[in-house]
Amino acid sequence: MTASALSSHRPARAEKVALLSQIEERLRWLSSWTVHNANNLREKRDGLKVGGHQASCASMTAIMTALYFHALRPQDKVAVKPHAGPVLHAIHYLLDEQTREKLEAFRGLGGVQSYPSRTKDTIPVDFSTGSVGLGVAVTAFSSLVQDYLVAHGQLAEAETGRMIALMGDAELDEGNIYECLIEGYKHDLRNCWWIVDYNRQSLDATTADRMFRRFDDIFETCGWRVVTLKHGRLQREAFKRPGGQALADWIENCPNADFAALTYLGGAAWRERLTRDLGDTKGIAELLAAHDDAQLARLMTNLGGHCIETLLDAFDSVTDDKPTLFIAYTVKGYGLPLAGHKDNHSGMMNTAQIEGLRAELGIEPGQEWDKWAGLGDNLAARLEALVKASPIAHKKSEHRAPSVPVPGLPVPEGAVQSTQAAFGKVLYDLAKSDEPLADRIVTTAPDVTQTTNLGAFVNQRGLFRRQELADVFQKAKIPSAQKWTATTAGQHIELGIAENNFFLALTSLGLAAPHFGTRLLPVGTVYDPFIARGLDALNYGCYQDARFLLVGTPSGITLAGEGGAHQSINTPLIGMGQPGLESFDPAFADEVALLMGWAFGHMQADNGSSVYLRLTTRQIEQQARADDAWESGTIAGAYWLREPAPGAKAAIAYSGAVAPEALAAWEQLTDDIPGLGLLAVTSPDRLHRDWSAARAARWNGGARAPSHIERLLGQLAPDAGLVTVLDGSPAALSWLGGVRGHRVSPLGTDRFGQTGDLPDLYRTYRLDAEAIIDAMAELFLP
Ligand SMILES: Cc1ncc(C[n+]2csc(CCOP(=O)(O)OP(=O)(O)O)c2C)c(N)n1
Ligand SMILES: [Mg+2]
Repeated sequence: MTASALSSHRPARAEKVALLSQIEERLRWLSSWTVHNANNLREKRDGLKVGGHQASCASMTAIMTALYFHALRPQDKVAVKPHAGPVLHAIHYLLDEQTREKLEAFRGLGGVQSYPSRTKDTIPVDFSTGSVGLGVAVTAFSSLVQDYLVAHGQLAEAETGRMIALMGDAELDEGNIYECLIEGYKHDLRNCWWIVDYNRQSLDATTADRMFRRFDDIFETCGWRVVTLKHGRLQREAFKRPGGQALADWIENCPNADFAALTYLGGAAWRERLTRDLGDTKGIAELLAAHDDAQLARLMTNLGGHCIETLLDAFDSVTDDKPTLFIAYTVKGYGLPLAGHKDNHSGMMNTAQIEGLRAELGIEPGQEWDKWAGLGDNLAARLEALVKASPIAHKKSEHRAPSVPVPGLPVPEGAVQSTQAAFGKVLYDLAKSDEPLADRIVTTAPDVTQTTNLGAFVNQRGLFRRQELADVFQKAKIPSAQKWTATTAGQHIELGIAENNFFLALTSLGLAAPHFGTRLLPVGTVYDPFIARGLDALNYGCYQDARFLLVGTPSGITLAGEGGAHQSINTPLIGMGQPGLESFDPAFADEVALLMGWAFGHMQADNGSSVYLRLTTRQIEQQARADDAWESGTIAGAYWLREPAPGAKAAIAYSGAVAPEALAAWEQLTDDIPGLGLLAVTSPDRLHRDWSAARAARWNGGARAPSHIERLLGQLAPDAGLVTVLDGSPAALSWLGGVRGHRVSPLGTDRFGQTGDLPDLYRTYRLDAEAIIDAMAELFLP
């Protein structure tokens, strides 16, 4: 039969299993060889270990074969266990979507990434992974986003897919998984599969036996189905023979470490141990005699996660949308000489061992990269046909969602306002409008909706729930400012207090455009200090270029009465240090409105990013604007609130909530220091990035144009002094002194805050006008 005839003729189950077993071997080989090549064959220039995880890959090759070449549908999305990245690339190599050159450059510049990356790899990667646990939980939130889009008529039910995590068993130790289980239950999670590579080994060790069965309880309590794939077909058949039940019981009770060690030692060790433990049991001697050492090793390691047939049956058995946990028992390093060794996480086959594997698989030297080497033309053609006919071979490339127009956002009225209230009003005005933008905004908060001024938006646009929920208080006519009716049309996703969930929800919402072809504009609010709680999840979202607007509020010791546990100090540095996130610390309501409009555009731009606004509840007097010159500076990161005279000897630079203190100090000093400037720094982050980029331009082939901050500070005298001040780490602004070599006296908070009113706190922490004046005086001391 020709390949084309075969592709239109589905092989019978047994034949398919046989072919998939061949593919599993290829994936095991290619992933091992990719790691081997990078570490042992490619030229080394730095003496560093390249790395890679052959054992972690081999643990999953059967699972991934059964999933990718059988169960996976084009609309499904997968997060792959980070250290199984080479298997994913090998799959795409078989699909002709990955090149040999990229595989050869694994972990080299421009080559295949160490861990699957949406932005850096050239194969389709649905979710980046790397920080264990996050890639698992994100699938649940993407399923929620999918349901949101269905409920809002932006995705047809028929186009919904499963969100699948291929996870290592040590990922079950990450707390963020359980936070997500709880949130998932509340939101009626569906269409989510988590497939555990249950090799009972982590990086350091074999995992605790005590957890056995506990996972079933935990997941079932949270509404999941648990499918355990403990044994492969060979084992199940052996269990039916005389003595088989004793063997099954023995495996059931075997400690993880013993099982792993025996796996490593191989057939003779299994025989000795089983003879010792079960030799007297009827049928065991015959069972052992019926297997030579290699066959016995094969039988004992024939766990569910390595048996293609068992995997196909398990995947096929789930036809509904109930969230499902597959616990697939595996051996770490299966089919490799590393199998079962407790140190195999980063262990690698030596040259003799990889040569042995090559010979075992019938691959000639020099043919290591040939897809179907050593299999014969006929078998190769059948495998090629199967691969090409698999549903994922027809997966469409990711969507390019049309962008949503951003209208001008009016400035909230009020002579005295806080940035947080202004943010709430801008959103509220949008909520009342019929702007298309308003329909695409999705808000979310980890139980701080009211206290971060999202309430008005939520009252207007409603809470989102797949199952509608009445507002009991409203029905009972109990007066309340909050209308909490939850409907399928709602636009606020209420989350419990779990900042990891919050950032993963923002990540999934922020990937709606490439994932589902519909752009959502997620806006999330969180108390500024608690950004730190979800920092890795924030980084995870930024790493894969998810687009969202993060609002950290209230912030700083300006939160006064809430005390040191709630006052954020280092978030300006987080904002500056986080790639993929443009951070702002505005002071005035018009800046907030302008920046929100800019953010909604930037979140949709090809080379855009997520945006972070650090806000406060402090109400301050607003500025009358003579013109709109402040606008471009606000976006670029700074503008002169009080223009310095050319060659002025000093300037005050401030960010955010302390604007009134900076203004007051300026008023008091301006007579003594003629032409004193007052610089409003709306984004230390953008200023610094622009400055670095301008300095690097020459090396990147561009011309050396001065950066925005160089131009601004160039208006001062070369020997001018700068006082910088913000309600946060002084390091966020002290670098301004380095731009033109100005002397600088930085003010800010670098100790934990405490309770107090603003005058007391600003005096204690040296943020008041007097401190600014003192700092200025110090600059001019001889
Ligand atoms: C948050 C985080 N902490 C630590 C690591 C380092 N690390 C990488 S893999 C791993 C353990 C993996 O064990 P498991 O999930 O069981 O995968 P296996 O290799 O056994 O399949 C660790 C600790 C990481 N990648 N992410
Ligand atoms: Mg493991």
